[in-house]
Amino acid sequence: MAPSFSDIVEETRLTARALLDYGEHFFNPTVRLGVTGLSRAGKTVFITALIHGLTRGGRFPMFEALASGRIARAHLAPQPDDAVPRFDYETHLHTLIEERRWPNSTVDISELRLVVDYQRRNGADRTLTIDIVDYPGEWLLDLPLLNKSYGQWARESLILSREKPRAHLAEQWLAHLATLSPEEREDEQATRTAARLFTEYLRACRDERFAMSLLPPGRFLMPGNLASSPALTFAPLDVPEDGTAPEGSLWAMMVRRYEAYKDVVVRPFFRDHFARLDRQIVLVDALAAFNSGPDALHDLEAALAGILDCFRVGRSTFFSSLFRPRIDRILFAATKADHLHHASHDRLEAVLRRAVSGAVARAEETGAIIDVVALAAVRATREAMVARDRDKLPSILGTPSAGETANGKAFDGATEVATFPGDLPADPEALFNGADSFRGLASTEAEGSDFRFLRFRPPLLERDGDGEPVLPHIRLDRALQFLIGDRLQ
Ligand SMILES: Nc1nc2c(ncn2[C@@H]2O[C@H](COP(=O)(O)OP(=O)(O)O)[C@@H](O)[C@H]2O)c(=O)[nH]1
Ligand SMILES: [Mg+2]
Repeated sequence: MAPSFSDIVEETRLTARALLDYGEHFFNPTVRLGVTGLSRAGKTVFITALIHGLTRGGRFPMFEALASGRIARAHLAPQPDDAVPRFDYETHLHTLIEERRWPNSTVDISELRLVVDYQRRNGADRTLTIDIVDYPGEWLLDLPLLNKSYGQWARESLILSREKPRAHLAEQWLAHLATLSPEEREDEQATRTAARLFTEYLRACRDERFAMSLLPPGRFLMPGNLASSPALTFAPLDVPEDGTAPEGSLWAMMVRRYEAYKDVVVRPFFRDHFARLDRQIVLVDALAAFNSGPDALHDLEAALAGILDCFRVGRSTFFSSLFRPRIDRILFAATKADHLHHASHDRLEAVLRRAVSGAVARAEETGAIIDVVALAAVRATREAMVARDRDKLPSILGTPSAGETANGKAFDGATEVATFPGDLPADPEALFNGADSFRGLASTEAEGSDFRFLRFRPPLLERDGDGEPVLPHIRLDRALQFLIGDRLQ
């Protein structure tokens, strides 16, 4: 595809930015670590635990630089980007440790700079600056729109909305769509109604019963500071993919706003954030998909393929090889592994590996190293064998959050209970065998589901002396080793 004018302008900006970054990196080695994942995947908790572990010396046996004592000190420093909100580490940590609550959910990008003083393996003292960038995965899934016309996007959205279980959730929007004639005069009210109904449909898909993942445009659900601006007020119309919109028509208005969305939302995000990342971790809440059912798992698989495509799309959208996205390591992490007995941690990893396998093969050409891990940034549970009848079952002990229910009983948020959440199959393929491979909330009541993961409160921490407690975790050290271990050699 020949580069368009806007691509060329973009390219020039990227070049200027890359030179600036390069100069800085030369004197001050820096790694920009992107942390993404769909809403509630666990980004805030992950970053909080990571910073706490690095600055207070967590138990990270698999993170070699720290375990071998080569990290002298890690501390927070003012971030370089003045226009990006700071990641509110102190508040999130306080909520987690002092209040024993999970941090409030966040809907925008944020950033934090961490400076690590360490000793190289050869004994020389060095400093590595780590810029951690937390951004919604929903925004990442917008990048493929850069290569799509309005007509293509509208067609794809319509096809998707006719699939189960979306079709039912899309009824109101589709009914309204049927009343619109694309060729008629543009109409602000009709457009607003269409955008509102379309957004409500996307939101319903996101509900935990259905737990759908693939729901672009991302800002419709995660508007950041752009809520209700014209660039976010459009919706798919039933138009031919390669047709031309008559001037002044409703169709032309939708095309204009769709293009505006790409210009004011997607391209700046690509340029200012995505294209500058060196490393990327993608957090995935696979348990939410298990709770919901096979459709959600299938949808998650498609979203993961979409995310991996972003690393390719970025490269083909901008034509000079010098300033393409430079991400060279990507880690997919299934979060909240503490909801499963440790016997199932490897199985959870295998499920995620299976879910990204097709996409990984295609992403290999990006040259990035890709890995998969199952982790819990903060471990909220302990394990025990619990006697049931004659058997002893591997169980999870934790304090369910107030309001969680099981077998018709509501928990008060103070009592610890033992639960048996269900085993993952030894062969991950068993979960991908079509609509009947397992039962979840989308098709049955809670009691009939094959998996039921309760939300637990953060763990009660023991303190020794006046020191900060150490946060327990699962495999967080392995994730760190993969993401930055080589930069601390
Ligand atoms: N048990 C457990 N729950 C977690 C963990 N990480 C996240 N969660 C749960 O997932 C929710 C969303 O996490 P959060 O970090 O806010 O997700 P974000 O929207 O991606 O930033 C939290 O409120 C917790 O209920 C974890 O490591 N263990
Ligand atoms: Mg968050």
